[in-house]
Amino acid sequence: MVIFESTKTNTPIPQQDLAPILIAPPHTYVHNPGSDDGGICSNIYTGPTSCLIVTLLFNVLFLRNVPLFFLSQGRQIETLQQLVEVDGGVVNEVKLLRKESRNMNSRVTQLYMQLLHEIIRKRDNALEGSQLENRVLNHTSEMQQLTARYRDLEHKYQHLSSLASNQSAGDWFSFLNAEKILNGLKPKTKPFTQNAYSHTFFRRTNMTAALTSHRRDVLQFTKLYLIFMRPFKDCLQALEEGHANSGMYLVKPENTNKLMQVWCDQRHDPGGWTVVQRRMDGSVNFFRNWETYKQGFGNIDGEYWLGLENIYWLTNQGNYKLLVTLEDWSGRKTFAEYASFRLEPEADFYRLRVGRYHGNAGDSLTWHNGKQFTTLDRDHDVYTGNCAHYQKGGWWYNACAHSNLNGVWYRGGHYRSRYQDGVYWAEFRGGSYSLKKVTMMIRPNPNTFH
Ligand SMILES: [Ca+2]
Repeated sequence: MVIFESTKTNTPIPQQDLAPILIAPPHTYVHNPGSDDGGICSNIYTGPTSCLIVTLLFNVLFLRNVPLFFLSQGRQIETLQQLVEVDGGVVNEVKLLRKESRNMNSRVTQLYMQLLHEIIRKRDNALEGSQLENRVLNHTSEMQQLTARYRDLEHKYQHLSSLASNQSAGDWFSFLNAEKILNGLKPKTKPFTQNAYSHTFFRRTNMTAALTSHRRDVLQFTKLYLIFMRPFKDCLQALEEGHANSGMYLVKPENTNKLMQVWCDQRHDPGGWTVVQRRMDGSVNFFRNWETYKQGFGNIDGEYWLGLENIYWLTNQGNYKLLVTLEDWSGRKTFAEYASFRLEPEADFYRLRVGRYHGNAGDSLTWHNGKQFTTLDRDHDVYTGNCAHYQKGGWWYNACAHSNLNGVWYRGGHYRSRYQDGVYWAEFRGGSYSLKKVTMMIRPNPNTFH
């Protein structure tokens, strides 16, 4: 049984393609091969012959339309295929568009996140900038305070300097006063802001330390300044004016403009000793010429020779006594004191004048009394040769020496040498024993007249 029905499809069919289908009988034709009539005319046709004719007619008409029908179907299929192809393209395009859309969304999201981060970063930067501004303001304030303090310090220092140089007024003040003033300059630190950052505190601490260091420098410099700007006639005067510390002082003997640096020994009883010669470690060569012995040499805080000219001026401004302290390598200490001590001027080659001996070292200088000074290049001794060549120093050589305190500093005491050229004091340890420490110092002795 074959059934033809016109059916609806989702795809619209062109009108011309519908014509063959509409030619098909508007009823259901049932052909039954087993019956004589060759079929059943179930419609308006009733007679067997007429039914057959009608049936054939319909069959012929129907068969004539079959090719058209299939042609129509083929066209529809092609159309459908085209549509499917078109649809496929569209689908692909849609897929691509969707994919692109997704990519775009992703990109937009990414850009949005970037924008957000940018905004957050800028807000943080603005905050940080504000914090930095605050810090800069704090530091500026701090610097202003420090500058003000520093100016105050400088002002007070200038005041101190002017006082120090104002000697004519006689308004001299001691180290104690100076230190009191300088102690008043101690920086008065106070917190400058409640919002100070930790590193600011560190910086302030550093600055305070720097200021303290500066103050210390000022103090030390002022001490030196006071020492050197106020020359004393000798170390006793310095002691009497309150300078009880041993150290370097500036001395200017009376009746001369000659300034000299000396070491004042304020501790050796009773203090006020002006050191004119010192040996202690062999750090200075004492085998020098006349000019050097005249001017002086060495280190004021170590081994040195004050200089014949300086000693001349010092010992001729009053009555001075000489103290010679001696120490051997076993630590034994002795002394030799001379009630008076002075030198004649250079014209007399600094002839030695010493008074009465007193001490426990033995007298090794009186034999040199009244002798001129001799160096390797100026022979004023009474020996046929030059004693300085043999004794390797400068001294008031006779022919030649009971004492040779400017000789060669040998370590250990007893020394081996062709000549007696060590630092010796014959009455103490003999001429072949070089002493470890030797000092010659002078002090006014008002009870002695020369
Ligand atoms: Ca000679």
